[in-house]
Amino acid sequence: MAEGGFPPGFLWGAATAAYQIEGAVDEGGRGESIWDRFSHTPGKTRDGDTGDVACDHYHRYRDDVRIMRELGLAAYRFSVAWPRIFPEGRGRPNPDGVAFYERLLDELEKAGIQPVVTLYHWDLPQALQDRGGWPHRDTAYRFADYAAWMFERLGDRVPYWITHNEPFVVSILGHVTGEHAPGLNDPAAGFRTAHHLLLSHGLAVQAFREGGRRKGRIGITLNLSPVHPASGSPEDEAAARRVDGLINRWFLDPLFRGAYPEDMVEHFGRLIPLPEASEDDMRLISQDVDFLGVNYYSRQVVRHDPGELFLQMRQIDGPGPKTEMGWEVYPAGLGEILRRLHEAYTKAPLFVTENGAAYPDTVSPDGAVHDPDRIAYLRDHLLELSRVIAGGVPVQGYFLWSLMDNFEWAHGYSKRFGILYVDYPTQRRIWKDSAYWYRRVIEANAVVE
Ligand code: GBH
Repeated sequence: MAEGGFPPGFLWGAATAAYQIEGAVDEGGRGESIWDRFSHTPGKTRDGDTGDVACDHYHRYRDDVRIMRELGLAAYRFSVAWPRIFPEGRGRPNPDGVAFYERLLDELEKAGIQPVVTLYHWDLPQALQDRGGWPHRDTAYRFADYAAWMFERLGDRVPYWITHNEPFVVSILGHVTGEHAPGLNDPAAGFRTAHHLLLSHGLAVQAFREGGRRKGRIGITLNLSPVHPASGSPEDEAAARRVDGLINRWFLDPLFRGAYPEDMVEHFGRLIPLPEASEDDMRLISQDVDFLGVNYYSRQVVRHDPGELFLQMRQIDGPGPKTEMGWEVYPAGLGEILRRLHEAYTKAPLFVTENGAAYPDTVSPDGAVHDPDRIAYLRDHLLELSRVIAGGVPVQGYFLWSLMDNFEWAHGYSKRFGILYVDYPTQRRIWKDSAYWYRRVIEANAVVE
């Protein structure tokens, strides 16, 4: 394979998530989610932004799929809003809710685009939050019921299922730092959440395998980052191991080795009560998946800091350029993570389920959106990916984050990750230069200038 080339059949895609693009939060019988509640709570999101309208994709999905086809996408990763399917999180399913996703699948099918469906991208039904949310074990069983219902209903049409998106972010940003819904500051709840998310993943995989007649494949998506010490000092190296132990190993080890990492159990166990992890739970969690999804944006550089209670560390800026999120551009980290996964954790196929960058895009007087920084970011990460694959790591697809600008969680609409620019007042989608560029990459099956 030539430099910058990709294997035949490589799955080129783009990704979105329900709450970030759909809008129509009161339509089609949808129930309230924790992100509706959180974003409508004063002070939680930038400028009080909410997902009430977002990109209005709920009404514009046909046009959006047409653009996907024009881009030449082979696959589209989206998420299902659980409260559209079960407005109360459990009980009776809402027929109008699933009908929306059936219409979307119809359009994708006509366009020849493979759907990759994430079941949980952070929008828990508020009714389940009211009963204790993810820190409460029962929520794992409710997720499994929802997942099983989706497999039953759409199993014939969906080739790839992803149970969860980024359980680290749900656990830590949602329950420990409180930057995300439900906005808790309760470390013990964060670790119960992590365990119940993993358990619910295991239960869903079990439901998927039952009967052994499913056509599709099932996996999970983790946000993974290499963690590097600020210096060669033993203190900084230990700090880096701890951060790695939380972001990466706390999720990888249970999934692929059937146990939480011992050094971290000891570390956190001194600070807070950790949930009981029975052998039965760990067996469920570590069932084989068909693939692992990796969301990669940046690395972490950390320094020992005894004043910080939780991990005794402080994050410092790496030397590279930063995106508008303040995240260092560090393409080598993508290769580092993927090689490590293949060597130390799993021989299963890997997918990059998110990778991309926010930059302060504007529409020029000529009507175009020139985003050379984003093209450079994507190009350098794809060049790294093509080298990783050439080196024998089985990465089967790449999903750019994101298809279009959208509701960037606590940052609201202030951060634009799309290759399509969304003019929110008119909802017009404008192709950024990166969209034209990505179309050429897909067409060439190789990184192009
Ligand atoms: C993803 O989250 C989400 O899946 C997606 O919905 C979101 O829009 C997109 O990325 C862009 O943000 O916070 O210092 O640990 C990414 C979440 C961001 C978590 C980077 C880890 C590392 C920097 N990740 N973060 S830090």
